[in-house]
Amino acid sequence: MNSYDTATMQSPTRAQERGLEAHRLMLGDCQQRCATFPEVKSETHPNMTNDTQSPEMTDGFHLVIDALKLNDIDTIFGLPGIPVTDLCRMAQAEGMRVISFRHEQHAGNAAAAAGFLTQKPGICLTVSAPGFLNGLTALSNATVNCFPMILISGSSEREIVDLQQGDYEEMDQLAIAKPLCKAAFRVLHAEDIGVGIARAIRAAVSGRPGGVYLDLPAKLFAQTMTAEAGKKSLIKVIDPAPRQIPASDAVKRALDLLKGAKRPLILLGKGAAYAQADADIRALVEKTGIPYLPMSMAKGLLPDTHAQSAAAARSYVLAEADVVVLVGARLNWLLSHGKGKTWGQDKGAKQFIQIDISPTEIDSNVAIAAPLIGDIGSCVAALLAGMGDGWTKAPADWTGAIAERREKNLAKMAVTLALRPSPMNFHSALSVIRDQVKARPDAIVVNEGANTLDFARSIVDMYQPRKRLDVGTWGIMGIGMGFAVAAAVVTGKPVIAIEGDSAFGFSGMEVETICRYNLPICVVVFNNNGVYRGTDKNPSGSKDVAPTVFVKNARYDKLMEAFGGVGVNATTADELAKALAEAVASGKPTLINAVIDETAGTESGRIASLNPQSAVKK
Ligand code: ADP
Ligand code: TPW
Repeated sequence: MNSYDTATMQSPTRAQERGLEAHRLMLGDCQQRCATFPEVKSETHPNMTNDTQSPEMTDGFHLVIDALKLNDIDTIFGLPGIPVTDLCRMAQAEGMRVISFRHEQHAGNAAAAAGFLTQKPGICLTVSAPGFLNGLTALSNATVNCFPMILISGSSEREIVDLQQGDYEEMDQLAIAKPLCKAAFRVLHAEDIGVGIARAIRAAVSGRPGGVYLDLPAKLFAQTMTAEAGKKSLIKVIDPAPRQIPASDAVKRALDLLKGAKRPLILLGKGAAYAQADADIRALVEKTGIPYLPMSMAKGLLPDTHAQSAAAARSYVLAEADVVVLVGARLNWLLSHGKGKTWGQDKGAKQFIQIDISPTEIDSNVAIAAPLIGDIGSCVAALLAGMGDGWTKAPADWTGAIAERREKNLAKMAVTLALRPSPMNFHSALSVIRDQVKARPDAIVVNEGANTLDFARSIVDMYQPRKRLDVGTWGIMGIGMGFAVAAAVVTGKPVIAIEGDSAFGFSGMEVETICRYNLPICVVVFNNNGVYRGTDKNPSGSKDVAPTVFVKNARYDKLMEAFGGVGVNATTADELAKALAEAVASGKPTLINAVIDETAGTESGRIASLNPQSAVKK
């Protein structure tokens, strides 16, 4: 128990007793358990025992831990405090990995990334009201991105919260979480913990994955019941994300449409990466000979250097394609809603085949000619089976025209990447990272920022599936260190976090977490002195700098050094290359302050068109 907890409690009550109890439990002192919960006895549910003679008892803390472990969940990302401090301690004592963060949003982001990488819900554990709210952004973001995670928050006394009598960290958390996630549950009795965790797991991973909120009021943790009854109350979920086989007529409809296509295109989204149907997706692309475009987190499903990648001819293929197969990608803003100039509105109607697990996604933006509803693995397998051996490859005039444009664009890009301007710009710095990722294709890239994001997405080739984590559907800043920690913890592979200086600031304090757990993470901060760029001026003449401008020539590397990690200030591409190679080889927590020309880049990166501009000139 920390000193704050102790100092602010009005009497040496439940929390302190729970703390003491935790230590006793860890010593295996079972007989003591009921005797040390005097206040719990009166609250004990009728189905639970108060029998101090009972040889083996369990409690809410242990039931939560046992329920998670029973379902092969071995890691908690969280932040301790009343009422979950002992839950963190006991989970660790019981062999779970408990990764403790400096802010709940980053623990939540870590849980979301872990969910994406493993198909198991990532667990984020927070304290009541403020901790819960800090975690909520991540829960909501996970839901928007279709990542499975469970935010478990302790909460205050129901009776006091519901009468709004002003409890410590009072908040009706369940009501607040509900509209922001896929499902939300509360458990009031220890005997229902098994059901609560089972429901949360199923809700997170079945169908379209998403975020689930699980509310555990403080009282629950101290409730006791016999260990035997407790064990029986737990549920091991069977087949939580059942395959969803597409209907055969839907498969036929899709194949008929594809057969007639003259300029087909496959678009792979992060749903395709999540689905872990890598071999079949590759077979679909290669068997059909259809050019493909990966969305940012689908990069590496096939190597970006694959001959059929149309990434370097993106505008051309989007405008010219006649039949587009969407595989786990929504026609949202990232794909210009499937219409308009990007999609060649003057060039005749496009037809879409959309593979998705969510039937209501279909027709969300434009008419979908051939919806294929099911899990991506089953849908792609069904398409492959339906194609048989004699499938005719995509027309050569189409693939040839794409190849020509691609080669031209790649050659142009190679010239730019070879330049070594001083100071560095985005291209020269990213060319170095591109080479490092090529040398270590198993490394995971985390990426956020504006220009840093847009340029990295197109410059840094990925070679393996699920190696790129970024700002996702919301284009949210702040995922950086949480995603990086999860990637390192879950995979044990080196992580390279490519961060705009503004983007990094959202989660920068987690470098302490990175050092504390000695994680193989190299953070590269693209330091151009501000949000987007560092060149804005305050037109008013007052002494404040412009709202987009930061302290000039800041040394983010010192932040890493403060916690015992390696800090490097890199002013040239050679210095950056050397520091990055050393970091990846050593696995030591490293932060490279990459000094970038503050005039490089553009406002809002590539999405400047979304930024409202006033026509009124003042
Ligand atoms: P991107 O941003 O990469 O374009 P989106 O997040 O927009 O990708 O789309 C992902 C889509 O994938 C969602 O519509 C989601 O329902 C779908 N999806 C996620 N997992 C699966 C799966 N296992 N099978 C089928 N569809 C899935
Ligand atoms: C939670 C708005 C989009 S991009 C960005 C901000 C603040 C930072 C851009 O500067 P950075 O990158 O990181 O230095 P670069 O490469 O251009 O130099 N708050 C949230 N999410 C978003 N998207 C914003 C604000 C934003």
